[in-house]
Amino acid sequence: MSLFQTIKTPVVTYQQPVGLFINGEFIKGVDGKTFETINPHNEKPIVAVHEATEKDVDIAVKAARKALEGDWKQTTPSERGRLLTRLADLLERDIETVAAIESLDNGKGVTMAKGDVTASAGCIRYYGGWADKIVGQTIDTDPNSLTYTRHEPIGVCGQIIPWNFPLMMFAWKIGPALATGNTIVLKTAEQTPLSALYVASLIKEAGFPPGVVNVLSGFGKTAGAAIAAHMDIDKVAFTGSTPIGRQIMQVAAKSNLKKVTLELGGKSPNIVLPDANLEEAVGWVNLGIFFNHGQCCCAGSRILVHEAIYDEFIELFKKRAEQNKVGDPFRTDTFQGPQVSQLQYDRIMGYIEEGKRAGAKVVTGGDRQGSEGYYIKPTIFADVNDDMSIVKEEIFGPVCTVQKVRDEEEAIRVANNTNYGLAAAVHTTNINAAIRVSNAIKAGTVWVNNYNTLHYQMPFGGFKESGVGRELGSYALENYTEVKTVRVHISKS
Ligand code: TXE
Repeated sequence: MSLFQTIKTPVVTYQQPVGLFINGEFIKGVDGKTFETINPHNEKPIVAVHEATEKDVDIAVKAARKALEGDWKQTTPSERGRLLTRLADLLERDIETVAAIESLDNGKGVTMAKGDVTASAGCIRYYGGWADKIVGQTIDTDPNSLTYTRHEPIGVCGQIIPWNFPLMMFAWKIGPALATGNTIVLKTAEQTPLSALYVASLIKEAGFPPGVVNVLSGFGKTAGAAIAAHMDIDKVAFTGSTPIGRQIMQVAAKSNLKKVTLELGGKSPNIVLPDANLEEAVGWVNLGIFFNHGQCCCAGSRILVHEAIYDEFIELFKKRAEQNKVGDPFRTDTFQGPQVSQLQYDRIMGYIEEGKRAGAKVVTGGDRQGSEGYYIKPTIFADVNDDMSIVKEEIFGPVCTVQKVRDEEEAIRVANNTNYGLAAAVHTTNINAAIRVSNAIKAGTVWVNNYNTLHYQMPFGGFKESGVGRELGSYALENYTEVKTVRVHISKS
């Protein structure tokens, strides 16, 4: 099979790389395996890509190690910054193509996909700005010593990303790692390999030395597991489900104790207090759960509403959710496209059926939409209780529950009644209530009177079982550097 394929989308026709990107070239896998990626809009294959196995991971790690000790080590921090900035420019140049690839492979609306491209370019440019501002300290311990710290790259970084934001997860991962001088072996999700492969061609065009970034398409059990267990990978960064995050930590501990950062699942509470601007709150709650078809780790899936406004809220929210445009990702006014895969569609429909069986009330939705593609109607459940699986477990689809709470105290208690702690929100016009609730919630991000407004300058990550470490902002740089202390004895003569 050729290493490039012509792909026609409703917006552009372009050349899609389909090989493994190792040492600056697209190549076939050692075993010659390939797998198909499916268009979730029509359930048909888009194209086959080459599949990485353990042997290919090994070859990519060797290339990354060689680059780390060679050309990349000799690249100045300013030059690293320039390369990242150039990559961001190239992404913006090709925004139409990259957004079309995201819509085709993932199913997200093309307008949302363009937002992802802009945010990804912004993230990469932001870390380009950091590259020559990584500094240590000088520490005055006594007159006879010079003590200073160096923030050195960790080394070869394994990065494993999911399918919900294929391009953005790629940008979040490579930005801080490259700014701090590491090299990378990244595995994309098997459902969405295409955008990262296209960006790999831009990495080459930007002029990064071969081996600095290696991009592999492949499966978790094979290529992903090989990254986690590899003895010559110094750090692994993972975004995905909590059970696999747990496994990766165990495998890392059993192999070479590589450093681990994890960004995992959530069941985030979204609290609406009685003094909130209700119309605005409903808009944010709608975006909080239905943005990206509910496939956000920080989705506001548990909506907690004060009893004084509960009935009015339900009525407005139902009306709002029913206005969301669900359909073809290539229509520019589409808000919600299909779920990413048959497997995810089945998981979500399974939760919906379980919710119905357990006696929860379907306010709206609760069914598939149309007869082709993995489309699910925006679904709101009311009359739920704490024991229902739809209230406790991450559904990762356009499904939420609305619970009635008596007061602020109960809202906080219910909000924190979860093993997750990724995000939360409170809607209120009372500044004191906003700060009280924000301080009391155990979550990595708390939004006040908004939701899902992530920004690459703001750290993001989880309390409790939602993760380890923080991505984005200056905080992410710490995940990718080792601190070395140098103490020099100053001789008297
Ligand atoms: O996740 P997996 P799946 C949650 C969400 C979703 C559920 C399942 O609830 O419904 O996870 O999704 C790779 N060693 N999130 O099955 O399996 C895999 O190839 C190493 C939340 O897609 O965790 C892919 O690249 N890697 C989430 C990545 O891990 C392995 C985003 C994620 O896949 C592996 C996605 C292994 N043993 C799903 N097994 C978020 N936090 O945003 C799989 N992988």
